[in-house]
Amino acid sequence: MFCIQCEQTINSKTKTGCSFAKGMCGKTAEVSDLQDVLVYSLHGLSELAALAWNQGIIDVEINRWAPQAFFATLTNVNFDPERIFQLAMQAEDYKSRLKSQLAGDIVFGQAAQLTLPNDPQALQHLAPELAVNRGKDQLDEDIISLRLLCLYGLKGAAAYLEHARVLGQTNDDIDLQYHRIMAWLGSDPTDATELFDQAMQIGLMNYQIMAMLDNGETQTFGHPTPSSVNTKPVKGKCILVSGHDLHDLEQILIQTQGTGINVYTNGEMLPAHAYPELNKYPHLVGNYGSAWQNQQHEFANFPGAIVMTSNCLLDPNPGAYAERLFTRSIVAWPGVSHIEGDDFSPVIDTALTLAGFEHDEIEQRLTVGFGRNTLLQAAPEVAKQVKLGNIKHFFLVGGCDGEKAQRSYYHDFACAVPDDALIMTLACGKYRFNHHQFGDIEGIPRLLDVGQCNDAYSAIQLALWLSKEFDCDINQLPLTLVLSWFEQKAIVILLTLFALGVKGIYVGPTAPAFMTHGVLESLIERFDLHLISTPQADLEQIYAA
Ligand code: SF4
Ligand code: SF3
Repeated sequence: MFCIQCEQTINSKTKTGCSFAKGMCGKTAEVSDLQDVLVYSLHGLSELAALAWNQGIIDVEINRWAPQAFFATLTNVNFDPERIFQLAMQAEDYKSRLKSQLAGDIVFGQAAQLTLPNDPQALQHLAPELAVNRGKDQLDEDIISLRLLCLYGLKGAAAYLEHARVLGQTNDDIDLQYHRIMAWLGSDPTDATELFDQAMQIGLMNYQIMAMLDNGETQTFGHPTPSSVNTKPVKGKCILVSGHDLHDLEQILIQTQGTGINVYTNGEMLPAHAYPELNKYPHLVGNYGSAWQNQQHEFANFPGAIVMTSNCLLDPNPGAYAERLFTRSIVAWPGVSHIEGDDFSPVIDTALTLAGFEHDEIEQRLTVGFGRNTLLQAAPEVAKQVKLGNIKHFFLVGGCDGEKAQRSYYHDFACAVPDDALIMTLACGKYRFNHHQFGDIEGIPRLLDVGQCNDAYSAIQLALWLSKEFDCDINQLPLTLVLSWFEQKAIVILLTLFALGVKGIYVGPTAPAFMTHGVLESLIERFDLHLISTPQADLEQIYAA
């Protein structure tokens, strides 16, 4: 196996990347190898889909399926070799279907040409030559690094594309862009400038995808409004819903009405409490637990059924909760029940057999719901406070959480931000500081929870509004982004910000291991990117600029 896609990857003086029997995330070599072959097959599928498009053949089923299958290879999503094998076989079927429709003598690229054997073990044997770092011995290491930047960025974009699709948001133009880039990456490009340009293209495409997702969420569930969420248990039987997929949460809320079951959010599902069409259900009683890395003990202590709608999933066996855990869509763990379709009765039946919480705990509350609409409604008042000198700086402190001790930086940074600055936050990293009391500036809360990682889109809208209001470039605003990355969704958001011309971003806890010194230096130079140091030193540097 060779996998280097997340922040948790093995990165020592002698070894870079997970390459033993298991990755740090618990992904086995078998799954990793099958995922490499699946990704290669998806390159071929995209080449064929793009060729078919040129001949006027648009296969909607394949277009919708391909990003979904790619999403299954994102960190902490799918650990089941059988399911990855099935996806690879499905990709092969789709490849044949497209080939049979293409007219003329076409010379296919290698990925489109390759026909995979219908045997998991034989597939695994192909992995070393198809792995994401294929050709590494003949190539400049910066080229491999740029290819990985594109591949992981595109994987993040594919994940958001799938989240948008679930909410009925699709776009043929985006599908074509996706296929073209995926096909091109499968051709093993070697031109650094072209690779860099494509990385920016992926970032721009993702901006459109995040807009689609924002549309899907707000059209389906209304605009988030500031809402108070209890983060302590309430007496009664219970279901915990984690991941990013609001559609699943809605289905669970509908189907648990009248059963007496209380529904809780976990991890990236916390912002759901702000959507009118979700918080109208009184049995959506609160949020339980925090970010994904604490899952094994938090899920073990949760006395009900648990649904994992998307990333991030951990091994349920140490906490012995596999029997009351259910996965959805692209998420899987061997032996864990998987819900197909929208019938959640197995989850409900399981919750009814379990004890639930025996008593109410004293409430502790958080406020969420500063999405695009709320931010833009508040924008004139915010601008007024800036002109009056009451708000001097804006920070976006957000991104993924993770295990590493250095991540305490984000808590310490947020708490050290001067009182005359507003802090926007998003994604699961906010659990590090969202219980802290930040107070307000003339009635505007100093901590604004913008939502999930994809809601970076909302924060960008506020920044764009402010730059218009103050008639300046986004980089001239007193705004600093302090981001934490863990997986590939964060990589694509970073590419989106770069592509939109946002400079001076602070990122941590460490530089991605797949980035060579050369690639990192070039990003630092082009985008004035900073790696985090200490909160005090970084704050001094930010205010001195
Ligand atoms: Fe290693 Fe991360 Fe890949 Fe898991 S996803 S195998 S931890 S690099
Ligand atoms: Fe968190 Fe996985 Fe990235 Fe959506 S849930 S931000 S790490």
